[in-house]
Amino acid sequence: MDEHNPKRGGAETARVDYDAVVVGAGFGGLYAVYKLRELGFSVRLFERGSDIGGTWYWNRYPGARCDAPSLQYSYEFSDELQQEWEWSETYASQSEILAYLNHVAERFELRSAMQFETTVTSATFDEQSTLWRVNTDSGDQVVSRFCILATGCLSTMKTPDFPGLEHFEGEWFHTSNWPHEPVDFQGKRVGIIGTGSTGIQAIPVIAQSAAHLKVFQRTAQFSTPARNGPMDKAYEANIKADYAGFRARNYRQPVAMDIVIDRAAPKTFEVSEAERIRIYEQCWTNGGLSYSTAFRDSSINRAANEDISDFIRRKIAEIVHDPATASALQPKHIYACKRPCLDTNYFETYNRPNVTLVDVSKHGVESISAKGIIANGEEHELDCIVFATGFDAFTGSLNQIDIRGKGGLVLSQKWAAGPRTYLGLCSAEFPNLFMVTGPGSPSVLANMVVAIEQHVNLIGECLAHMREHGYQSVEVATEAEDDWVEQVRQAADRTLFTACDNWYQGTNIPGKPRGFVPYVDWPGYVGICEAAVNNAYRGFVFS
Ligand code: N01
Repeated sequence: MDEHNPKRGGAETARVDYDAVVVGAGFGGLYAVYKLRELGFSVRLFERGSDIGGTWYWNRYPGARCDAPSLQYSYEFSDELQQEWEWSETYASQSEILAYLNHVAERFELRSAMQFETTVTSATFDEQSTLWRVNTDSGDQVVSRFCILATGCLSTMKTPDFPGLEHFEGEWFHTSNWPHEPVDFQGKRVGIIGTGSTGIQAIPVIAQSAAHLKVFQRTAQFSTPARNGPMDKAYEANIKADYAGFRARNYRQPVAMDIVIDRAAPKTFEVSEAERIRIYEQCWTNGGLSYSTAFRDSSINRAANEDISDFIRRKIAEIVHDPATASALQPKHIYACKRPCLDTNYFETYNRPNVTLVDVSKHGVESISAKGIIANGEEHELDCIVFATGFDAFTGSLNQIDIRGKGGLVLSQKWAAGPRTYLGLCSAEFPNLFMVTGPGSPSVLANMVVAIEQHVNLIGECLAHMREHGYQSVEVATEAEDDWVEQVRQAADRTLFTACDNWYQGTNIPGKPRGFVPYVDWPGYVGICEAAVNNAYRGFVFS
């Protein structure tokens, strides 16, 4: 297919290279290429990595795997694809997800649209021609009608900024920029900073080979067993017998997965303590994210959530032999206010003789010396340091691109006090610019692949609608955006997410304005999008 499209744009003399430029070759970018081509649009994709995969390309640290079930964390746009692909485990490893994405790229011949090792540095809207001029660090200057940012919610790492790191004589790694070659911890003294989802996955695996592993923990986290294992073939066959039905049922659930809140189920304190414990034990045995639906009010009622939190704290105390370590591992916040973690033998790992917890909750990591990490006034000598310190979420990657809309308005400046979008898809004053799972959409609060497909489908349909009606540009009305920003805030205020600091609110990045970014309520969001489209694209302005 000849992707290049040297046709004339809206203005008489304007050159147009492609209908759309897509930024990022993760789940979102791959599907955007597929969808736009299917609709007959020409497309060019730029990716800063040397290959496809997005977050699954970069996060190849030991233990990296998805904690959404594989049969759900996968595309549904092609029934042939979902029928033929076989996942080996309930929760897929990073390498298997990357193999799947490579299969998708080959199967649908997506690579010809892609240019790797190319970072988009700027995108400028030309008001006269209604075209985007996109520049890259490889010197490309591409003109397109639409710009689609599939840059990911968790794709800019929180750079380790510990004083003295430059003097460290050992090796250091960030989990989100992990080497492609295996890292050998055999016989080494390793330190790890960070006990979020990433650290909790990496710690048990690194502990198996390191001579000694020291975990520097600033905030204890809740984690419950994933219960990962080989794919149950009978279960898989059952799902595949009616994959479309399975997907359709999940689509309407709170997080677009088969985690169902039973509206007829009792509330937490409507049953006896013994019954509550029986149900919590069942959740522990079943694994996965089942605590959020243990009772009808588990995720929304603070006392109910405190009950779950106490149960998990007791579990930690039962598992971890050393009482001081167990106590330090018990989180102080409530379960529902941070992204829940799933693990395989996380708390059990602290019973190993080669693992030590260093509680840095009082003063943090003070600095890094030539020989190791200084914390609590003590130097811990290390051969390697692993930073599992998280991400500048949602806006990190968008703000790295110099994006200029009408009147030269710079997106990162418009968003200085926090991102402003309509439906997480578009931002006022930036016509013909779309974000895939952008700030203000459910994104990380839903099954990401489902959220990506929903957004790309909306974008594709909007572009086809414009072609049909001869529209040159689409942008969002400022009032629609103002209203949506307020709705995002109000939806978050109805939850327990704002009860503590977390990356959903940007509090993990010094200087970032505090504000809850994703829209809580996936099914409600889907309904709002459908209603907007059915009401002549309410909130959007075509010209
Ligand atoms: O990042 P995090 P993550 N000194 O921000 C600590 C997704 N994910 O990469 O809490 C000392 O959660 C920080 O401490 P504190 C998932 O959505 C998905 O682990 O700020 N410590 C915290 O312990 C997840 O929620 C999968 O006090 C410092 C840790 O680093 C999201 O990614 C797998 C520090 C950062 O935790 C982010 O998870 C993995 C400092 N200066 C991740 N700075 C799937 O399975 C930071 N920390 C799909």
